[in-house]
Amino acid sequence: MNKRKFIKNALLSVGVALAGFKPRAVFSMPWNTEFTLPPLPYGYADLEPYIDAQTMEIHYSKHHAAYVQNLNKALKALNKDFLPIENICAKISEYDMATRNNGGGHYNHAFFWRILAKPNSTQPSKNLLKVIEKDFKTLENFKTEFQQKALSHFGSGWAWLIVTPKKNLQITTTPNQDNPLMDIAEVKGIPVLGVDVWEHAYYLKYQNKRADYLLAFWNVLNWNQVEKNYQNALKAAKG
Ligand code: MN3
Repeated sequence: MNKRKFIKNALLSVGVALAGFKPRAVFSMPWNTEFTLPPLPYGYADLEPYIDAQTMEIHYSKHHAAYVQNLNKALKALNKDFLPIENICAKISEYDMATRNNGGGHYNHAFFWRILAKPNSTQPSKNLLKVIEKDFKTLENFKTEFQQKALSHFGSGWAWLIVTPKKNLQITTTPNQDNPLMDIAEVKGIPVLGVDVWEHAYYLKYQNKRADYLLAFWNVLNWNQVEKNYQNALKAAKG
């Protein structure tokens, strides 16, 4: 990368941080390097019986891989820099539909794999419980509200728990592969927890029963990662 480009990227990055979306190193690739499929933190069968191995394999090695490949193609076609994916999301209105769909697809799935873990291997800490109870009264209330939002989202999309710029927790949904980091999102914030409600995420095992998939999801949620996401989101949120 030449010096001018480096300075331009550095300034872009500062702008994004000031806008409230500090890029996180975990998903960020070196600048001007093509995006690659991040490794799964567990095996395809490790989330059984809640998420079946075949769904995991197709979802990761076909769907997510395609988003990564098509994101690279889209950025090359636009002759745009390979900025960290969070920065691209934060200014997605300056890109085209292919970047929006595939960039969102890449961020969302990379995020999703990290908040899943072997069945019932983690629990919310006392600290995190307190935070959830402050906004949702009880953990059960939170789960019910989250499930209802995810269930009533029409068609493909995602349900999220986010930290808003005012540092509150809020449940929201986004259509297709949009996410709350995007400047075009109706409700903006930093994702703490999210669930994929595209049929490809559950149809093989649950068919049309999205509610059953959402109930099963809690068993494979990695609460430790959710808490890390919450702490990072607080630091990055504007306010
Ligand atoms: Mn998916």
